[in-house]
Amino acid sequence: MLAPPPPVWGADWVNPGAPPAAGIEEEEDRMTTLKVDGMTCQHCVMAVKKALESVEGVSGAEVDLATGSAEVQGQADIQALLAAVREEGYEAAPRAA
Ligand SMILES: [Cu+2]
Repeated sequence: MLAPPPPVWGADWVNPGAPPAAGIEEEEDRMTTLKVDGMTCQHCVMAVKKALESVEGVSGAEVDLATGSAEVQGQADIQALLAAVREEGYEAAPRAA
């Protein structure tokens, strides 16, 4: 007597227990790393952080004075981030994470 075939996970097989938006959430929390020049003290750090966090789509920003870098979370456009930093009087460039 033959055993029943094992269940096949096909493309049309929908797992009722899986969250429908799996994979989308990862995209929403994108991280962008910027190089920021011209910061000299903690006051500068706060100014840059505030500028980045005011950009539409940004959910959070961490600015590091020692490395001259900023990590921005969210869906903001990189050009908008660079412009926001430059408006504060600092130089900004995209940087690989
Ligand atoms: Cu300063």
